[in-house]
Amino acid sequence: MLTSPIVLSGPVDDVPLWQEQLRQALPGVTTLAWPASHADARIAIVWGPQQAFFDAHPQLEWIFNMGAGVDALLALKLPANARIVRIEDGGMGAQMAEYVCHAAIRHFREFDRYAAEQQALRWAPRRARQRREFPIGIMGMGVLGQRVARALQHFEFPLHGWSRSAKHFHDLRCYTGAAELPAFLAATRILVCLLPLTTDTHHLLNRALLQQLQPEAFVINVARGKLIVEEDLLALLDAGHLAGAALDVMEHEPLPPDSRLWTHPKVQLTPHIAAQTLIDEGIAQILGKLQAVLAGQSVSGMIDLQRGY
Ligand code: NDP
Ligand code: OXD
Repeated sequence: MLTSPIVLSGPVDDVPLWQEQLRQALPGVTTLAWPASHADARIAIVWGPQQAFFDAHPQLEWIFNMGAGVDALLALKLPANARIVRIEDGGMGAQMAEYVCHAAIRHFREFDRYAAEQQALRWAPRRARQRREFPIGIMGMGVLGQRVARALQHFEFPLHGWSRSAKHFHDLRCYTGAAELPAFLAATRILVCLLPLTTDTHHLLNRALLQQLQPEAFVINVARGKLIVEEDLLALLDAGHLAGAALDVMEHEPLPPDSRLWTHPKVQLTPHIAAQTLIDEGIAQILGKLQAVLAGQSVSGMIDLQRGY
């Protein structure tokens, strides 16, 4: 039985929609949208809250994250007894699969080159490339990494995955931990980054790591900008070791106007839209998990503060 009010903090355009759907699903439960607050609230639903939100709610026991990544949340000082539960997929899996398949195929099939030929009124067919020469490596084989792998399997590229703990999938070779990272990189020509941002993964994709990819590699980062050292990426693009990059996330968002990434001819940018939580699915998932935790049951998607994800 839910007796605590639910406090919300999130994007101004979205919070009223979340609040309205929560009201319908939980009639009689008070919901408050920040900066309205309730010092005794035990339950919060948030995306990108300020420190002041947590300072105003010291009794929180359950913090439900409206998205998948919790790096911004963990950078704050959270109420001592709060446990964090994140969205798993929540409508993002299919979007992420679309984004990554599109970026990988656009590169493999040279569609940017054909777009330029069209601009020049040139009819210039090229020989088909061999997909076996474009093995794809997915860093981060969690909820979204696995969904992306499933989608990519349809196109028959050689596929590899890398994660912290050992995994076994049909048709996909998985590498585990730091010891197997060099072999994973050496086997990869199109790199897909779907790692969470943690102290272990911050700036992991630096010059030394990116140089271990196959020559003329292509980098797709749909996770967090701070996983990549942008200057190292730009240097390797300029040097020709990397053929290109599709970036949905940046070290600083919005991307500063003077960043070279905006105009680099080998870089395709999008403004952190690769996958967005769908409100209906997000609410249904959070309510299911809320009911379970209130009944004393365990739920998936609980954040391990030691691991940072
Ligand atoms: P999960 O937690 O389900 O998966 C994370 C994966 O990364 C796991 O396979 C995990 O390994 C692996 N991993 C974590 N740390 C390490 C490490 N140090 N070394 C090797 N592998 C590691 O997350 P999701 O798949 O749900 O989401 C991934 C990220 O995508 C989110 O954290 C978020 O930052 C980003 N994202 C971006 C969006 C966008 O629009 N651009 C939208 C949604 C998410 P193991 O399986 O062993 O635990
Ligand atoms: C997320 C995101 O982590 O949208 O959910 O980036």
